[in-house]
Amino acid sequence: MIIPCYGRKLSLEDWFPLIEIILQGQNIVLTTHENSDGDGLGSEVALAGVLKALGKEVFIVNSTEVPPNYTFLKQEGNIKLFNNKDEDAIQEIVLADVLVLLDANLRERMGSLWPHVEFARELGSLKIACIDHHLEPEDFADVMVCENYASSTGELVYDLITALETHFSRSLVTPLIASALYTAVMTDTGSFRFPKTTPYVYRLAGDLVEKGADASLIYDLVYNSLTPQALKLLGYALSGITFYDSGSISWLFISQDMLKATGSKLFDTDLIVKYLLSVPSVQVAILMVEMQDGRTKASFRSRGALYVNQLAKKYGGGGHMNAAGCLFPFSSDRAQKVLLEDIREFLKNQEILS
Ligand SMILES: [Mn+2]
Repeated sequence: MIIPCYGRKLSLEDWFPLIEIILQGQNIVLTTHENSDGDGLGSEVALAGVLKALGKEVFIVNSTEVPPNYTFLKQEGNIKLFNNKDEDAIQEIVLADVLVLLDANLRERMGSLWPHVEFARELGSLKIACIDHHLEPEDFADVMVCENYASSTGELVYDLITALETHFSRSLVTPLIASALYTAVMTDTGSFRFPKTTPYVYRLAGDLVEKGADASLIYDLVYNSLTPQALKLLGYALSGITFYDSGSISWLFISQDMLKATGSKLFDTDLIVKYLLSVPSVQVAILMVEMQDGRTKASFRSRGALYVNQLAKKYGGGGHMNAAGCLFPFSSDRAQKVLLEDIREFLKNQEILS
């Protein structure tokens, strides 16, 4: 069931169905999407802290590793890496009463976790809740708060925690929880620059700083955390940027060979995509990364009202209006051919290209 809110800010009452499910549970598992980011991880750690304070047994179980620049959250939140051989993590899912998916609204975004969640659900007692801000949620959970107006899942979790504080008439935000939420909101707003950074988001950030989040330390931990290898990859990769159609499309491909030559890792490619849109003429930017198994990971960025999530959706992906992604089950050569035509068609439809 998706809680409808029609784009308005959620009221306290809107949170009640989700709060009811969470409070009925005793063993709660929190998870986020594969290749987790600051928003997913910060939201998990913050919610875990609050639920523990309310006397719940809480486990964070993710299907992929925490990137090195977020390990400060990992230490605080005791985040476990799920893999199919980890009997402990499987056991926690099977024994849980409630699973909360954060920062994703599709089953498959849970990665290798999902079959076990489905199994636990078929056993009977597991309830699933979802809190997210991406477009087009899949109606698969018992209760879903999926609000696309929100800058970040962290903003929604902040509101949920505020609702819980009202419900229990006590304050729940410790400096640790404030730091986790601040990380979530800061990373998903591009350090408070993206269009969804409303006056409310700035006030929320101020409140979190007041409650103990160290804004400059968190910025430093998250962003000034490049390895020399990642910086080399940035230089190496950017020199290969290509512009199409009078500079309205920018394109960059990163191969496994480039990762090997610079000694960098797949997640090091995340920092590169933002540069592709830094030329004013570019309307759509695409970063393609060759995966180890031969598949191609594509990230899209766009300017203005260009819904690149629609492009991503066509290939089984999704995301936001201006930031989306998908995974092609074939090589980058083929992916590039297919996609370039599609993007031109897409821009024609949007009357960007004639
Ligand atoms: Mn997010």
